[in-house]
Amino acid sequence: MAVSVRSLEQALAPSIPALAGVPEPFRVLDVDGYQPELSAAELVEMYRWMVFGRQLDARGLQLQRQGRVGVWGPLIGQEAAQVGLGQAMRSGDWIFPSYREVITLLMQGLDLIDLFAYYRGLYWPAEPVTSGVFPIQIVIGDQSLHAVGAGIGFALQHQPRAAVGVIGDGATSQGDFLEALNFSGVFNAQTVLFVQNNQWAISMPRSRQTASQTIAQKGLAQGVTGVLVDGNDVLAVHAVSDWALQRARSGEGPTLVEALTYRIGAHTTADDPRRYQPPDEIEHWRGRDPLTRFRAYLEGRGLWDEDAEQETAQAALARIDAAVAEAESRPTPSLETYIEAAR
Ligand SMILES: Cc1ncc(C[n+]2csc(CCOP(=O)(O)OP(=O)(O)O)c2C)c(N)n1
Ligand SMILES: [Mg+2]
Repeated sequence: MAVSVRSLEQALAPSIPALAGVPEPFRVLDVDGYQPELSAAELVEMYRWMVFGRQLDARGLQLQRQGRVGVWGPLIGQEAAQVGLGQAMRSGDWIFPSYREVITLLMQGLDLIDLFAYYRGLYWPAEPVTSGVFPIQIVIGDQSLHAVGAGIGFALQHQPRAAVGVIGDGATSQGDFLEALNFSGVFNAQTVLFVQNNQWAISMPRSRQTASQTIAQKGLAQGVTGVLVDGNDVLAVHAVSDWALQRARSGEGPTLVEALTYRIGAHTTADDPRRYQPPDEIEHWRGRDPLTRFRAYLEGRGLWDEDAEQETAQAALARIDAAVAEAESRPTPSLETYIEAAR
């Protein structure tokens, strides 16, 4: 009788779930293929938000150095991830953010004066249920649970809305995130978990946070669709976010989006990244600047020029400075109001 001899590896192979091949980031800019369904006015609006975000970031840093805001979390380099998501969100959607994606919050309707009041340590605007913008979460990863809870609520009530949780790459190593991801699959939450993978969690590089080849793959084992997108390509981020949000609103399932980007600046103004972040890595990613890439696209289509750039930057600074002045004139709330708010 012929006996087939197989090694243990060969015999075991059908019983080991295949590791999906490493996904390629989805791109729209600089590649032939999918063309976005966005009007010229929408494209220009998105770029204006990116310029606004860059100006806001520069001013935020200065204000912290002058002692006029307590701390600042730089967002330079991550504008495409934030604007692509913001442009895809609708009023009625809810966002549960970390401290990094303030452009998205402003696009969703957060008042700029309120943002500066928050950074001055005064208050977070009331009524997140009306605005859809929930308070900035400092406890890493917690907001994943809040976003999934809200998404389960929307599903139970058959509401055509989506709840978005925005987290960093480091947050995806936290139990809260992994539990939220699992629940999103079990309960078919109307949620998008949007990861801004800026490749650093303070001084901890992405390679030391997880052995998973990509963060998008973390959805696989939970039965949640994961998508990897070039986070410095605003058109790609918009397309993926729009797709994921529509799936969520119509109850087709949650999505885990990994937007691959890079933290050009410090973690916060309390950090000195020169002690751990390789300068050549920063230079490499400066060469992939999301504003430069999108501007080249717009100029190629005759939608943008240097005059428009200057005008937009100046208008942004004027709006920011007016909001700062207004926030600085607001009185510090009495101690009792904090206790009242906590009740
Ligand atoms: C539960 C918890 N642990 C630790 C911290 C301290 N901490 C603040 S930010 C941060 C890194 C977060 O990195 P990531 O999730 O990648 O977000 P990024 O800051 O890069 O946007 C840590 C560890 C915290 N705020 N909460
Ligand atoms: Mg990070």
